[in-house]
Amino acid sequence: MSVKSVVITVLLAANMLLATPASVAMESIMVHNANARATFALATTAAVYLTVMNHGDSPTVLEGVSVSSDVASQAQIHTTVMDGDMMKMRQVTDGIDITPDAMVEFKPGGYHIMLMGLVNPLEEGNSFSLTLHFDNQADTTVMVTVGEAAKGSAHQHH
Ligand SMILES: [Cu+2]
Repeated sequence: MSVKSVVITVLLAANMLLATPASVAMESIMVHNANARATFALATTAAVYLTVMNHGDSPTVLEGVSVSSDVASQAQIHTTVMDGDMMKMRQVTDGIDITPDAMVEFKPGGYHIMLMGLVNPLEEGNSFSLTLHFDNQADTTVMVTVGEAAKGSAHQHH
């Protein structure tokens, strides 16, 4: 099952739950290309990347993310900042604003979702679900696909 079809399934399910005669709003949040790198055997953290699009008419705030405790003890939104000439990561605790028709990309060197306290290493070919929480939208759950390990450097800034 592709990531896209999972997203569509989730959106359809959400629409069915929300559909009432008074509600004409389309599901406005779309999440694409959720992916992570395979980790080393002893890794306790992993980064997840994805793209969030707001197709709605109103701004929304991505307030947080969560994963099953089978996957990791915690998921956090991080950003990457320059501190002098060092790249450092910071947890984003006040959410990420996404204006109508805007897209936020989580990618290396920028926003990413950090899994803390990995229960098992992420193995290439596996997948797991991740849920995004918004201030004014239904939760959106997507499947994260684990790809091959990063070459040479791991996600070593923790
Ligand atoms: Cu991080």
